[in-house]
Amino acid sequence: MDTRSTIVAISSPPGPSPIGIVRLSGTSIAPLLADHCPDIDVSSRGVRSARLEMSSFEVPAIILCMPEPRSFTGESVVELQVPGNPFLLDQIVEELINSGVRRGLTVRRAVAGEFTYRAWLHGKLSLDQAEGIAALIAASSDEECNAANRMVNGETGQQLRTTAEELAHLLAQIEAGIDFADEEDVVLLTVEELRQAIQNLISRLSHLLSASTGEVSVDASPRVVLRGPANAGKSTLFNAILQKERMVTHEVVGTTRDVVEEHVLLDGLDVLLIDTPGDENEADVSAVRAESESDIILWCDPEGNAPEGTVSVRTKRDLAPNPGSPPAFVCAFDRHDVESLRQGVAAAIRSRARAGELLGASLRQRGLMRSAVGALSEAQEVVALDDPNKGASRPAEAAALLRLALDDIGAVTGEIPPDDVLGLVFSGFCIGK
Ligand SMILES: Nc1nc2c(ncn2[C@@H]2O[C@H](COP(=O)(O)OP(=O)(O)O)[C@@H](O)[C@H]2O)c(=O)[nH]1
Ligand SMILES: [Mg+2]
Repeated sequence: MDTRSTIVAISSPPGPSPIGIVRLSGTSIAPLLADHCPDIDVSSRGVRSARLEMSSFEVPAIILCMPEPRSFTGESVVELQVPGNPFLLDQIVEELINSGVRRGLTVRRAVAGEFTYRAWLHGKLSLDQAEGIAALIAASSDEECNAANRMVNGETGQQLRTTAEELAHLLAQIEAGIDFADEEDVVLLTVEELRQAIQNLISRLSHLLSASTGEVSVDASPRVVLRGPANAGKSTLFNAILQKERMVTHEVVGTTRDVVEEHVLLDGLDVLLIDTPGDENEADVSAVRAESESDIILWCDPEGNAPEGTVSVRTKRDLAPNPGSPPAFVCAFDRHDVESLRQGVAAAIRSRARAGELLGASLRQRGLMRSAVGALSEAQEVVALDDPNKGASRPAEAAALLRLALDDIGAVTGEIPPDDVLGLVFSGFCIGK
């Protein structure tokens, strides 16, 4: 692990929140921020308010400046507190790094635990203390770590590595063409071959983006399905959660015919809420399918009965002889109960692994994969007008773009050095800590 680079990462917990924090540590912070908050002095200790100017947006920021050695890492540290929108945060990190690299600064994303690693390196923490911090962080952002690990170790990670290897191979071929074009035994790639190879890589990455991680789309939202006996009050509850009249509810048993889906924001989380036809004996194929594809099953029943693996929601609490307390009890007619159910469902989703995949970590990873696709597409444009049967006319440019794509893919998998004994301690951390 190189310890000279200035490192940048989001250090607030994953998911939307009022304030998000981008943390920087290292020697190049002042030049790195010079373009983005020109009038702010980051070399003296203090808190400053500023507007952070990025290429496509501007946001208010509170800037915490902690010059070395009086900082957590022992290096100069700056924290940018900005509105806590995950996309915004990711954009800021991405752009700070890209603009820094363009200006020749040694700057990169921090790997998991790297801020703490540096604190240890500069004698700010003992290993025990570092481990204590790891445990603390684990309590709040387990999901993000788990999601990242799953992705890195799982199928997506495997496919990414294969893609990275192919990309590296292609890059080597192009560079060999540039360096040794005069040598007899070096076979130049034709533009057509190059195009094919790049197109394959783009399709692969696009497929990975949409299939396994869920591109930011309808399908990426956590799915919450309402199930239970007919007439239990599912559709009424569905409306109450949506806070608007969407469904037909009726005294007649079995009024709801089809599965109905609606997006709803629960405590800041975008959730796909699904109402199913009233039929608890699982005869309805669409309802069963909706259930199997869902992350959370809210089992609605006035008696409070619920199969294993579902969240019990006791409907029609006002009719129960002995009303208990939410969220196990809920009355669709009682707005207070419904609000605590909304909160409860959001909390349950946040603690679920799948949500971890959707928030935080994978947001960063998807951003990188998109960026890789972008660089590959640019490389396609570089060779677009060349003669398909000859070598590329601007191979160095194409190679530079492929290299960018390769860096992005490498960053998805984190590149945590496996041979580093300390890595065992610090791998328990999340990015940004
Ligand atoms: N008293 C009372 N009635 C309810 C409540 N929720 C739903 N109902 C009524 O129960 C009936 C069935 O509701 P509905 O939402 O269509 O049930 P579904 O078949 O599970 O979708 C309707 O007449 C609703 O007005 C509740 O919390 N309290
Ligand atoms: Mg219904």
